[in-house]
Amino acid sequence: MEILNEISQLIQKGNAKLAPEKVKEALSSGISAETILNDALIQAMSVVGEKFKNNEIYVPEVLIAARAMKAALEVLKPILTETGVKPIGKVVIGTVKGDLHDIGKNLVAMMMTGSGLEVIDLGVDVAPEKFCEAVKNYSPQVVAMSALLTTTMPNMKTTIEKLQEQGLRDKVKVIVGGAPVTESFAKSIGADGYAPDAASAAEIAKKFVQ
Ligand code: B1M
Repeated sequence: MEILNEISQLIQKGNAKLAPEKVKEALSSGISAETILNDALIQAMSVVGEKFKNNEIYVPEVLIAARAMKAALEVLKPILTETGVKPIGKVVIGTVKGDLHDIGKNLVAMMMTGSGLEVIDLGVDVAPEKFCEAVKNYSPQVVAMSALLTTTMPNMKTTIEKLQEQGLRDKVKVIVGGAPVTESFAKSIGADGYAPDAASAAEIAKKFVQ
C-alpha cells in the first residue's frame, strides 16, 4: 500500500511532524494499527538500522528517525493499549543497564498494557539494583528486560543474579528480548521466557500471570 511506504519514508527521513499525520490518515482509511506498525513503522527502523550498519547514515540521522518513529507510535498507542478490563497482573519492564534503546521496549509495554497487564516502566539504562527495588516496591509477577546491544546483553544475566542474591528470583518470572537476544541466550542466563517480538512478549507475560 502506497500510504505505508509514505509513512516509512517520512520516518526514515525523520519527519516527526508529518509521520503522525500520515498514520492518522492511514487509520482513517481503514488500515489496521498492526499493519501500520509492522509494515511501516518497524519496517522503517529496520531500513534505518541497515543504512546505519553500512555507514550510509550516522547517529544523528538514526536519532531523528527514532523521534519520528516515536511520534508516529504515539498515534497508535491508544489503540494498542486499549483494554476495558481490570489489570490481570503486573509487569516491571526496563531496558538494561548501559542501553538507551527504548522503542522496542515501549512497544512491548504497550502490547502488555493492551493485553490487560499493569506495566511499571523503569525506562532505559536500568541497573540490576533498580529492577530489584521495583520488585520489592511493586510485587510484580513478571520482570521484563530489553537489550539492543550485544554489549549490554550480559546485564540481563547480572540482573537475574542480583534478583537471586536478594532472594527475589522465585517471586517473579523473567522474560527477556530485544534484537540480539535469542532463545538459547535466554536459557543460558536462566530466564523463564524469551520473545522475539512485542506481541509474543505480551502473550508470554499473560501466561505467566494466569
Ligand atoms: Co542503536 N544500535 N546504537 N541507536 N540502533 C542498533 C541496535 C544496531 C543494531 C544498529 C546497527 O549497527 N545496525 C547497533 C547494535 C549493534 C550490536 O550491538 N550488535 C546499534 C549501535 C551500535 C548503537 C550505538 C553504540 C551507536 C553509537 O553511538 N556509535 C549507540 C548505543 C547507545 C546506548 O544504548 N548506549 C546507539 C544509539 C542509538 C540511538 C540513540 C541513535 C537510537 C535509539 C533511540 C531510542 O531507542 N530512543 C538507535 C536506534 C534507533 C537503533 C536502530 C536503528 C533501531 C532500533 C529500534 O528502535 N528498532 C537499531 C538497528 C535495528 O534494530 N535494526 C540500532 C525498532 C524496534 C521496534 O525494534 O527494538 O528490536 P526492537 O524491538 C523489537 C524486538 O527486538 C522485540 O520487540 C520489538 C518488535 O516487536 N523486543 C522485545 C524488544 N525488546 C523486547 C523485550 C522482550 C521481548 C521482545 O521481552 C521483555
